[in-house]
Amino acid sequence: MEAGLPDKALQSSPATGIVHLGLGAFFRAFGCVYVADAMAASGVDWGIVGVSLRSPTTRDALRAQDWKYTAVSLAENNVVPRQINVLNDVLVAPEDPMAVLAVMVDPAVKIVSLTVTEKGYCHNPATGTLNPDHPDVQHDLTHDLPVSAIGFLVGALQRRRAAGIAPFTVLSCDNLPENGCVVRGVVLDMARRIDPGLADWIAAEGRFPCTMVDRITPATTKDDIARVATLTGVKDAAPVMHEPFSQWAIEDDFVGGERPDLAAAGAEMVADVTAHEHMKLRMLNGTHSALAYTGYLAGHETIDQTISDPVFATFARALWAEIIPAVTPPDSVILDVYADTLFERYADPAIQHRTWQIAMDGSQKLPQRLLGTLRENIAAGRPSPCLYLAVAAWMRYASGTDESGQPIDVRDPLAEQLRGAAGIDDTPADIVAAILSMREIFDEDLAGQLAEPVTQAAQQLWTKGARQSAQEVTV
Ligand code: CS2
Repeated sequence: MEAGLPDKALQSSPATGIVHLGLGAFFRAFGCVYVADAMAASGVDWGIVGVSLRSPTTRDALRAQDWKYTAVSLAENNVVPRQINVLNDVLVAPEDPMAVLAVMVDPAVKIVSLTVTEKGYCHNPATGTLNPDHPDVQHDLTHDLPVSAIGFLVGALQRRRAAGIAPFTVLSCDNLPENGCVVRGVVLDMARRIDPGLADWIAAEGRFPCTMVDRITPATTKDDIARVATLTGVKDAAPVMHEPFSQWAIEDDFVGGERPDLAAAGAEMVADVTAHEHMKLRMLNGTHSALAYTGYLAGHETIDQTISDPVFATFARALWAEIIPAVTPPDSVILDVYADTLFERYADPAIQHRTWQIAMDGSQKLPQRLLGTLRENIAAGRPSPCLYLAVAAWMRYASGTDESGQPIDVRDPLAEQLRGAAGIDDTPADIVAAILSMREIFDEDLAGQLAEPVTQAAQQLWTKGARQSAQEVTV
């Protein structure tokens, strides 16, 4: 077929089987592509209704093109656009929460998947349990129409139970350790506060498989939109750009076994995804965050720019050397080879992945990306100077001023507290102490263990800057 968005008459919409909460670029570049491939392989419809929990932007752009869009695979010498036709509708939750609940209650819907980012789980990042003081949780516990993803899950499951409809499978696709267990925990906790019988029913009948998702998806820019128009000859207001690589490991535990044939689309259906998850969160996301904070402070805009700087190339290798001993690989994976592949993926200049984008929401990301590894390294007596520097770099970044004294646009649900940790006359040691006392992120034990090494790293970072510190730490 000629490149471009196909004529509606040529491709009718597939019947809906999935509702996806949090329809951002990542899921459109990842889950939607797998589902499209699974449908093509099996001939069975698993159309998706997307839900935006906040803004109408994606809906407005996609509606004008009948929910179809271009996913562009980017590689240095191989840019491949592809039309994706799996979305049947996009709803904007704040505009009409009842319409969202209605589609989630539809018996034809077997799966509700989520990419709502770490903060969308309304949990406490240090413990992984529901934060009952979260304003959205407070709202959802006292109102009929929810605002949070967790509230929508509970509200829809409650209505399904009342109508005698089996629950849907909840499929978390966010970068959280044991993401299925986390979402199960927060859903059950909220449900129990509403109706213990509902919680018991969800616990018995519901399914929450854990998944490991992996595809680097830089935010689409205006230039990308123009580039896609040139490439395909068709205007697409909401294309998504992604690396060629992708990996999806999923625990094969769905209500009634009902799911698309994702294995036919290349997903790994496994009994236990823990090993995949730990490897990916610690080795990919851990180094991504470490390079994002240090690279940003050193003046690098993107990950490929950061890693093409020899200091940070060495720093990345040294980070993996510290992380690998704290990772048990999935069967048949050699972690050094996995690290080499990550290096190549980061270095690809076709992927303009901004350090600022990855730096977002550090308070929600650090525990699973860096702190778990540090905790285990400390217990085993393994030195981790690069990881300490990464934590110190996050603190410097989050305290809101860069190395030339310019303000940083820090996006984080705890941005205010983090910025407040850095008073005008505060020393790096004061800032480290203030941030380590934030119990949402660090438990008391870990805070005590990190105090000295992170303070040392911070002192070096504040005096010598990120680039020199990264160089010295690897000598
Ligand atoms: C990144 C991830 O923005 C971030 O925090 O580390 O989005 C990363 O690109 C994906 O997890 C790759 O699969």
